[in-house]
Amino acid sequence: MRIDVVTLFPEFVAQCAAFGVVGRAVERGLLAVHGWNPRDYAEGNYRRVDDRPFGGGPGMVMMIEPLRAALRAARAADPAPARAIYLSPQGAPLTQARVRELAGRERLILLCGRYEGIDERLIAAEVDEEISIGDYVLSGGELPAAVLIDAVARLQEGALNDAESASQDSFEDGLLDCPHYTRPVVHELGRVPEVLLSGNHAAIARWRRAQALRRTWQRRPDLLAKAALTPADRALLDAWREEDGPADGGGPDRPA
Ligand code: 4FV
Repeated sequence: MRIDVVTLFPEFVAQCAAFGVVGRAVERGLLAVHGWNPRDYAEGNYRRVDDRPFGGGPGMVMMIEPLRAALRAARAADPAPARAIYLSPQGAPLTQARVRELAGRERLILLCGRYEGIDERLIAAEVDEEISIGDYVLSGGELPAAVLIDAVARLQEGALNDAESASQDSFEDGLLDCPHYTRPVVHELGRVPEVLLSGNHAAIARWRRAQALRRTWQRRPDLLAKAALTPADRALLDAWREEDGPADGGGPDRPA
């Protein structure tokens, strides 16, 4: 997979792709990440990439031409067609399902805004999709781009070792993840649940599924509607609703 990132801070994105699973995916040739700086395509002595917003108001807006030139250079750098994604709070929320779809593509071009954002005409002309990583405002699109790169990198075939398999990820089947434990079995903070020491893989799988389901029911009941639930899952949920009444989204460690 090839990911080109249009950003005023290419060194930042390069660093994000240099560590851990992402760095290893790059080393293994499963992923290539290239940065394109609009300032390299800006005209004039000051190489402007931003200007004041029409209609007034605070802040600056990124100009069309430096971005467009950088995008075109990125497109021309490889014959394979690329999907252009603009990371912005106006985008569709990023989900694991969307990550899975994007991870199967050959090329992505990620457009990172700064300041108040970029000229809307550039978005209309060059952007295939807008994605948001959350309902909050960052100072730039580079961190969201790094988030997306990390999420698709670890789904590249061969990026994760067996022990790290993505198959048991959170959201893999639409549920939150179950709790995890490792040595020591006994600690002043508590004991590892017995079933996990039993070697009974069917019982362990049932326990983990029930834990994941209960956490999802308590903390993110909104996810249950989209999750792939089994009849056994539904029976458990009915029993919990019977016992505890409707989930209030408040878990043991979250205010209702
Ligand atoms: C953002 C987000 C985000 C908005 C103005 C960059 C900033 C600045 N991007 N998910 N949340 N972007 O806050 O994707 O240009």
